[in-house]
Amino acid sequence: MVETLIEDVYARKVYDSRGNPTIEVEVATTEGFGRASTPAGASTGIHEVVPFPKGGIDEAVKLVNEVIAQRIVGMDAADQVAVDGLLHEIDGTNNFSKIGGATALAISIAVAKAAASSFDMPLFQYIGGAFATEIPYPLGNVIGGGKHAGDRAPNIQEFLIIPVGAKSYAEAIEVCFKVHREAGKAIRSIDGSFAGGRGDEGAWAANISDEDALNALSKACDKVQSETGCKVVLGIDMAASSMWNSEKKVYVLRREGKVRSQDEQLNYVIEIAEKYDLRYIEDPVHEEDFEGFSRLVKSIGHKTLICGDDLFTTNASRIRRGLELRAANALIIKPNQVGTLSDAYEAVKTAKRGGLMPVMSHRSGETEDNFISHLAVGFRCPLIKTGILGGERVLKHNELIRIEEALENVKSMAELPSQLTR
Ligand code: 2PG
Ligand code: MG
Repeated sequence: MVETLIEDVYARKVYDSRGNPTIEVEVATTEGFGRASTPAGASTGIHEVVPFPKGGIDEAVKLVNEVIAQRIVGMDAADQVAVDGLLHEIDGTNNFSKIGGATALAISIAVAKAAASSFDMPLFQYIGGAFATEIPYPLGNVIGGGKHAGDRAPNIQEFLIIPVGAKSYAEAIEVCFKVHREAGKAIRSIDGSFAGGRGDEGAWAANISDEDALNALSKACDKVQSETGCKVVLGIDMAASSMWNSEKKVYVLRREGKVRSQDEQLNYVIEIAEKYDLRYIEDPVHEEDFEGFSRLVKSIGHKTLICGDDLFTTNASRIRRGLELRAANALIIKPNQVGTLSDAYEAVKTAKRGGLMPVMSHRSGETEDNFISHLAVGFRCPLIKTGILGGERVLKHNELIRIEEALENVKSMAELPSQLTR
């Protein structure tokens, strides 16, 4: 315990990729150091923990430096469960509304990093042990819409690809970048006035319809697939909660000024899954519609992953409900939706026991932190969703290239479910 004894905890205000303030925490042990910062979403789920206390980021920083730090100093950084438990105790609510989930997560991750560094180990190995040797595939975001791009962009939030034929992360991400480049050309051929704008995660933000975006994506994938010989499959994040009008009970198609009923939405999802051979669909319906999710799993779940993000918000009890109702076959893991590393692990464990595939994920407002690259390997998630371009995205890809290099002869690519490999 001597080397992992926590000696100092310090918080400051820093900025995320959208220029919004967020919290960064540093933890020093006798022999180690960890620094972590929390990302933020734009299309947030209503069941996520509250990111900051009432007084906002400044109060969060003050709380850490004046109250929480002294409670954590003296603890063992290697006892993650005890530290995370104490954060819950200090907060005393069930949604981190007193200290803020962003505050809790920055402390929690910084503690894990400090422990790993005290043992002179990379974070993924500290978390996952000697057999954490599987490399995830990237879920690359090629074209963006919804809340991540302007009003004239597609309604669907993310048009995604998975290079399932890649033999390494390095190859996989290169294929993603090639598809992104080709998709840019395909968009230009649809809209001659396209000026090359990009959304929050580096995906193209263009004035085109959902169907045009799907066509551009398919075309780009076909081209890159035949050039590289690497099989690439398609997916989307519908982020349907952002389209949902709960009073009128309709999905609003902002771009076209039209609406879809709940049945129409389900039929639309089934139709495009078939037409574009979509292998992955995230949040196809809104966050309270467990039943709609179940209906989709029943009808297309054998050939398409139906992934819950806002539906589950990385929350183990919502995941258990989803398992009972067979509402999904995959789920998004966003540690800041739930507030601590232990809670995120609980979500991964619950999901895996029930046969749901976990997808480690970033947020649209990211920081310079690479912890999700390590968590994807440490928690053995077959996919990682971390956008495409921009320094804050590329650094996560680059860290995975380093991790796979460090694992050299022992690594293998993660095993993918049949929906992706068929
Ligand atoms: C999502 C995420 C990340 P946000 O919906 O999956 O792409 O977006 O962080 O805005 O919730
Ligand atoms: Mg999502």
